[in-house]
Amino acid sequence: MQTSIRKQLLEMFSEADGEFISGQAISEKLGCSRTAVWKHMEDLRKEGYELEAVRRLGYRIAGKPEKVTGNEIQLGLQTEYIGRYVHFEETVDSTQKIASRLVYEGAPEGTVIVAEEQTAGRGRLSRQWHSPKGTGIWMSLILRPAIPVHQAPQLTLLAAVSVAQAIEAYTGLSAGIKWPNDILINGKKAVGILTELQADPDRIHAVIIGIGINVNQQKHHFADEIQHIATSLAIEKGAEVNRASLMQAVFAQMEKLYKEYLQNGFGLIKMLWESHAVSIGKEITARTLHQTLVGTAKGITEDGVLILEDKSGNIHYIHSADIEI
Ligand code: BT5
Repeated sequence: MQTSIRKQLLEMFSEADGEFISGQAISEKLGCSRTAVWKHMEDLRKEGYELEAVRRLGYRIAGKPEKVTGNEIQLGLQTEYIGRYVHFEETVDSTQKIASRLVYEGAPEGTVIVAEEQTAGRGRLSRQWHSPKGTGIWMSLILRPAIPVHQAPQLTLLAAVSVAQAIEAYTGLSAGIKWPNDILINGKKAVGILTELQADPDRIHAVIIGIGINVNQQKHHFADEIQHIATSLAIEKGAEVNRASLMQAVFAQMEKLYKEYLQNGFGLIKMLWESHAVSIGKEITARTLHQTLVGTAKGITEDGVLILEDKSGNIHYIHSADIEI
């Protein structure tokens, strides 16, 4: 099917928001015969869309294919700017790399880069992020907030809260956040978040938030070295999860919180973050680049920095570390 016709059709269905559209209305809009409309519907079916056709009512989309291309993400998307422009690729080394190129090229706020597979997905400190084909959500999101550079880590926490809330609402699972960027389900890591900045000392050009969500992996998809620490939504829920719909839920939640954040500051995000935190009040070990600290996690500061109280009652402010609970 021509991409322009498919796009027009999907836009019509998106506007109809799950309601039926008559064959007549479609043929008028696309300027083609009823028979041609029927053929286009068959093409959509072949692409994996679940279409319902009812006499006198017309057509309705009851389910989307399990893909994360721009079309699937845009159909039913309820945001103003996050996810409105999607750059999709089947295979990339890392979506973060593409995002930073697009930032230079002037990509607008809310641009999303997503791939079915990453061959060199990365975590913090150049660690590896396993991103097998067609199983997860491997995406980078471009934001351009007018905030001081030192507040950028707050956006990692904002992203973590948005993803945790979206997962809970969409799957019914309970999601905990381990400072600063891991989302755990039943104690295992299902999501990793990596925030990178393009900034001058006094001005942010863009924040690139990389989000990796293990969605439909089964145990055998995980490499041996992470099998005991990693999980997926499908494993925990016992059923596959539609990735494009979950992305839409993440975007909606994130846009809501981001607007609130830009208007009213970090207060609400901090509260929501603490309500999901699994490490606060617990004995933790924090490994930073220079030292290992053991103590009680007391909470986070207004800037999203972790507060740790050691055995002697000294308070440490931790900007970056790996945490063991
Ligand atoms: C993170 O780093 O958790 C951030 C991961 C961000 C990935 C996204 S995917 C889209 C975007 N493009 C990229 O290239 N990256 C971002 P960190 O806290 O450093 O955790 C990395 C560690 O998590 C690894 O050393 C492994 O132990 C573990 N790990 C690797 N892959 C995993 C997976 N798929 N699920 C759970 N744990 C994993």
